Amino acid sequence: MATRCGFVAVIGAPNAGKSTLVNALVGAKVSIVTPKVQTTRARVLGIACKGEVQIVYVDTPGIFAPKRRLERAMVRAAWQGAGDADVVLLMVDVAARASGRDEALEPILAGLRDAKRKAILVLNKIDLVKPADLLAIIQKLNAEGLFTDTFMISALKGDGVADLEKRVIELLPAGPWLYPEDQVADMPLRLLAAEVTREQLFLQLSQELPYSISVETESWQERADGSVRIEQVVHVLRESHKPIVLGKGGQQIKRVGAASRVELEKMLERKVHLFLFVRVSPDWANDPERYQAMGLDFER
Ligand SMILES: Nc1nc2c(ncn2[C@@H]2O[C@H](COP(=O)(O)OP(=O)(O)OP(=O)(O)O)[C@@H](O)[C@H]2O)c(=O)[nH]1
Ligand SMILES: [Mg+2]
Repeated sequence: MATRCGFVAVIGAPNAGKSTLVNALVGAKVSIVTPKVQTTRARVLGIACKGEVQIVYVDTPGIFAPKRRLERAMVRAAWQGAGDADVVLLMVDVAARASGRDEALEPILAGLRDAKRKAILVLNKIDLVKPADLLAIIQKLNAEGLFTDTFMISALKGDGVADLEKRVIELLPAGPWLYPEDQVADMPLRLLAAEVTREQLFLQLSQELPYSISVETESWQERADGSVRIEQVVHVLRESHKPIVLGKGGQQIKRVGAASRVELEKMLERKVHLFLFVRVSPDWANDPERYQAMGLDFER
């Protein structure tokens, strides 16, 4: 069989729905999703096979004007994802665009222009806007001359996703598959498990606090009864953050742990014993080892 294989990067502003789309295309949860911006912090691969084609989707952190070191590393990772890909999907949240909350998009269009990079325009969240608004958005964006195709989808509901997939497949080059057929992710399990807990922290903690948190799997023990014992550290930047993450009588961290354990048991298809420890690590956001563990380059 003449196989084909290639990389498809999904880029866009924070919260556009990139991770939701990659999970939908892969048919499994490979990347965490929350209503908060800047959920994805590094490139995350999701792998799908259709007939003779293997598609390696590259979910990327949202692109925005970065200020801190972690943010700069995230945005660099996103552009690198686009640079290395056979196909680039630029995802736009049409609800944000229709209401003028899309300041992040202009610099991304400029980035594509500078890189002389053609992309497929993917208008997402069409379930949230009126058709007339959609038409105006399409006309304006297509005037840029940057896009080879335009698709309108709802990554959340699945509308239009199959058509997009069909087009993407047509564009991939001949070549051997890079991963075994049954593999959907390439993230090490320890990191994936840390991401699942971080997702719960993003969902359950309010406002800015999740941005100063990093989760690390410190120990992973397979047990004779088939279960797994996982110990994770939740790094916070300040002493004052610790009581908030713990909650009164430890209730908050217990809720996070309980929800994360349910997700992990689904993913790993076995019983999980999860232990979370909150640690004040004032310098985690400047620690090269933390970056390496997250799959990010550290800028000296
Ligand atoms: N209504 C609606 N919501 C969507 C759709 N796609 C994604 N969302 C929601 O948008 C929010 C952000 O989704 P993500 O997939 O995390 O977005 P992202 O682009 O990966 O975000 P970052 O990783 O922060 O850059 C979540 O609450 C999703 O449920 C859609 O088609 N319709
Ligand atoms: Mg994401």
